Amino acid sequence: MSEPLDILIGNTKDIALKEIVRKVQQQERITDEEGLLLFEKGSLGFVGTLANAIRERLHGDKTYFNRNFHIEPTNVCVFSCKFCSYSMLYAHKEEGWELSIDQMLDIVKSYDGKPITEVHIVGGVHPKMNMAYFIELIQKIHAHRPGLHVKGFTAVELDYMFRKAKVSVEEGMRQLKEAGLQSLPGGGAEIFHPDIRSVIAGDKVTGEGWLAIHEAAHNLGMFTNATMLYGHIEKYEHRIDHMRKLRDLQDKTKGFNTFIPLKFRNANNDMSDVPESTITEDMRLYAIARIYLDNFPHLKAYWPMLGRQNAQLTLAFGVNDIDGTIDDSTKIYSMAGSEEQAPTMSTEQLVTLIRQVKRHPIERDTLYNEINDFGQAQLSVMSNLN
Ligand code: V47
Ligand code: SF4
Repeated sequence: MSEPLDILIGNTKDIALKEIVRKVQQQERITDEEGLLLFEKGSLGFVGTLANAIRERLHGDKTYFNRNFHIEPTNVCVFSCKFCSYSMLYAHKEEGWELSIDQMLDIVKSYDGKPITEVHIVGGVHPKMNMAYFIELIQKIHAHRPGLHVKGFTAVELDYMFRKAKVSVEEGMRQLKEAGLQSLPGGGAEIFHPDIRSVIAGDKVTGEGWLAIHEAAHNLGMFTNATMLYGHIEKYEHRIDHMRKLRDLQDKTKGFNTFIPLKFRNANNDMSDVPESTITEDMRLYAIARIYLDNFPHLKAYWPMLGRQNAQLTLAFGVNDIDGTIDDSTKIYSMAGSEEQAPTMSTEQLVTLIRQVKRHPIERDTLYNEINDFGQAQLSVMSNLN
């Protein structure tokens, strides 16, 4: 295969690491033990070289982004995840926000005439915002703007909605799909392993419940994303356990589009005493995820959480997607201490960010259909920028 891997295999003395290089060269799957070994022994350069070879085999230099905005219906939440800097417990709901359907439609209308392709709806779990409320919202969004892709609701929100409505997961997903929900974001996954989940997110949907909801969506032909909240109290084996469960489900359904590692940020939450991971550790994680998750087509770095320069760096460690323009429409990360206090990037800024690290910017829609190829041309001669 590629020259960098031939050089790497020649320079690697550790037999087990050499075997991993061979597997990547032959496009073979690595085992859990090998994944763990990468976390324990894989240097940044080693895992980065492997991940980059895989990324370039799958996508060449192509780097995707989309034009999107978020709607966060509420930050009032019945749950009490320790890492969350965003939610207001229902008991203190007067300090939070709750948007009416009309207010959310006004947000959608504020993008009239702008070339946005996706709305991402995600928020806290408010006991009064039930399934009927969200069905009405989705239908009204489509009535106003039929071409806008509605990606919405974490499995945590869905689990609560379905239980309140007393419908099965399959029936609940079917009804939402019929109303116009097109795909699911990856949130709420955190760390599936109960030893960690019970400590950081003990009262919301279990790992098995999260996976069952995504499986039901996949069975209806919907695509979904998957996240992993890392860099807090979990150990390497919990990361591997999490990714193995995703890899197994993907083998079964092929319904995941993108894996999105989410770096734990420690401001203003009950885990502020837990230090954040280092940039080196972040890059190693991206790379190992790219190597381990051989059946995931895309790996995304979410720039509002990581910061834009670090997001640029991930493009050398297996990442081929940096999410979208966002338009300052999410508060989850600014409230948790991200350097992006008002996350918004113009298309021109995203294109520049990607070009600066010599990658090839492509605007995609939610399902990775290519919409605009920004090629390698000079910014000054490009159209479609706003
Ligand atoms: O599930 C909450 C995370 C997630 C913190 O699918 C935190 O395209 C770090 O899932 N530090 C919601 N992370 C956001 C999400 C997402 C974001 C972007 C794109 C997509 C997609 C999905 O945010 C939560 C949780 O894991 N989160 N608090 C924190 N302090
Ligand atoms: Fe609620 Fe989500 Fe925050 Fe947990 S992470 S408290 S479910 S808003």
